[in-house]
Amino acid sequence: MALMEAPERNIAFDLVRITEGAALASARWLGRGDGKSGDGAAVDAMRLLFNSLDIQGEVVIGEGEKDEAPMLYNGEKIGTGKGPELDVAVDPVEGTKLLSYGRPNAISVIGAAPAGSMLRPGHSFYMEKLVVGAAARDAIDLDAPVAVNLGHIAASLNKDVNDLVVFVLDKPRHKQLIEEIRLAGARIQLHTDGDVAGSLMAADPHSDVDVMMGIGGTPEGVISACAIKGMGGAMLARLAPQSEAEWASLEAEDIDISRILTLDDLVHGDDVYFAATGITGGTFLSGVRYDKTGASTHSMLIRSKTGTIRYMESHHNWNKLMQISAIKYD
Ligand code: VTB
Repeated sequence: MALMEAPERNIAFDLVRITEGAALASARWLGRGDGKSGDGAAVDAMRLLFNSLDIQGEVVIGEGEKDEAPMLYNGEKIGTGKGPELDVAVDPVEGTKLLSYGRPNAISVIGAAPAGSMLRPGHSFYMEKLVVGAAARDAIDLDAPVAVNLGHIAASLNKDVNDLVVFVLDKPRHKQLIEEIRLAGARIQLHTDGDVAGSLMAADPHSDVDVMMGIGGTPEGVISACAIKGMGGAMLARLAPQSEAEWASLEAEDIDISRILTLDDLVHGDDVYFAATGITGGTFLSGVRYDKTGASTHSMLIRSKTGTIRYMESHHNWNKLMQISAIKYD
């Protein structure tokens, strides 16, 4: 088929170079019990690599407020200042504890979308999330009991509830949720951290996970939404403040806490880009592997306008490398 018009730039290709760099830098800290240094290395690499990217970017989801985060802080301008105006959401290491202990599914992630299209979490730290793949997109309802959701999801996947696998973060706040899932008869994968990876698995029809349920980070929710848009899955969310202080600041800002947020509320429109690279090996993406000549990375990149999902294996050759925060990177 002939192309009717020249294809547009796919920024996900540029973003993946940056997540690769962050993963290469941070994977040196795998299992060393020092997630902070691993995160620092990833931030340094990511920040440096953004300098060469032709965008007018603003960090909408970053490492926190400027005072606490010297780089990739919320509001920071990134890119060369030429090219499209974009909201950028970064998590140089999503799952620093996973990295610190060498547990699966620590990933480096970036989402990007036209300026003004991403939800800005503000003082919201936690949200309730329900994520499924495309086949179950009409089956979910954040107000319905767990058993009802699982029943509808199973029906749309042509499965029995007993066949389902639900990804849940292993946190005390999920005690009741876990009981309800077990009572309904579904199976559970409990993970200590990393609900972006969990959301990706739920949205991916080829993974073992059918659903992601529970309360995780609000910034992580927006980043996940950037990927799910292109994967064709569905996500519903609702702010779920976990402390008095979080409640108070949302109330002071007059934010409607009860509102159910759709994918479009989390990131608006269809011009959304996402890239992720595995740091520690997981079921979803392999981790960074070093060898004598360099290192290999495994990434995924998504462009929502076309729904194209690419997996990329890269080998980075030590001989042609430059130095980034004590690691070598091409
Ligand atoms: C959540 C989740 C993240 O940390 O933010 C979680 O979205 C924090 O939860 O994926 P707790 O404060 O209860 O530990 C992650 O698991 C890792 O950043």
